[in-house]
Amino acid sequence: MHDAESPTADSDDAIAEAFEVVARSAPEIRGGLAGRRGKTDEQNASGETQLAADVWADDLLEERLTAIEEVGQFASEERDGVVEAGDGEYAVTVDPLDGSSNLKPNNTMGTILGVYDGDLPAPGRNLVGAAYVLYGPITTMVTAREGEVTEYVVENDGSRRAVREDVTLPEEPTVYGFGGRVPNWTDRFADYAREVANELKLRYGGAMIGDVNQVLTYGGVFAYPELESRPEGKLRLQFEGNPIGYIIESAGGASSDGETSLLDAEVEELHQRTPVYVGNRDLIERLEAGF
Ligand code: AFP
Repeated sequence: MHDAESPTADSDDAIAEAFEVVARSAPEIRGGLAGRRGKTDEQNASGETQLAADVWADDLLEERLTAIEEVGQFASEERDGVVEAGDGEYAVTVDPLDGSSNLKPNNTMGTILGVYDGDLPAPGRNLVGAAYVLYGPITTMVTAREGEVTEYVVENDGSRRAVREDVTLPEEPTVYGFGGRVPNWTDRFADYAREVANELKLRYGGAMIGDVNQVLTYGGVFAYPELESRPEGKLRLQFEGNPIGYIIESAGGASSDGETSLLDAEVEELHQRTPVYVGNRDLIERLEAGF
């Protein structure tokens, strides 16, 4: 966190500081989940009912991330608009609790961070850093900046130690995870899914971060695809698609919205949804070839 004694943050510090804030907040967020499994009577900008945990984690991250001198804007999946936080050049986005519907069945969940250079809403090409925390059997964090991906174990005191550096997707893919209901898949996605299901093992846990971390670890593809009833898919470009696309592309993989890299997708509004396809390059190329 930036304070009077520490050096004035510059771009590197600001990105590192944002990573540090999320890492240090992770044990607190994890520790606070047990007592916050209830639903509020509020909905977020995407029309999803908010859990007490969603709102609480969001407030905690907003306060700490906007305290970074170089952060001028904050936005979250759980908030309608952008929070103006001074004249800093960086905008940070969070999905404070990705997979909150996994809280009830005690399944994996995550926190997603994006650091954009410039104002929101912003295209993925404006990302200068991205990270996610995975609340699994242990708490881990994956960061990406300047083309390098690092995995950390986050200790109970919020400190972290690198366990994998210069992380890249394995050459040989092993797993796939596809969201949505099968009858709601478009024919072209269903054709692709049938092909992939004959080659890889199914790993789908209902929280993007858990499923994406499987792809980063074992190689493969994660998709929350276009749907007949929802051609734009379910996931949010600004808070989920862009940061995860940035991380997977930094690890030598590829991302797509069905036509182009997520990072090149046109951004019209802050909470716009997008189909999300991320994973090994050839698996993404095969998807785009069939679309
Ligand atoms: P929640 O945060 O509402 O649980 O949604 C999680 C998510 O945004 C993403 O993390 C998952 O990949 C996807 O939705 C799961 O959606 P389904 O419940 O439709 O499978």
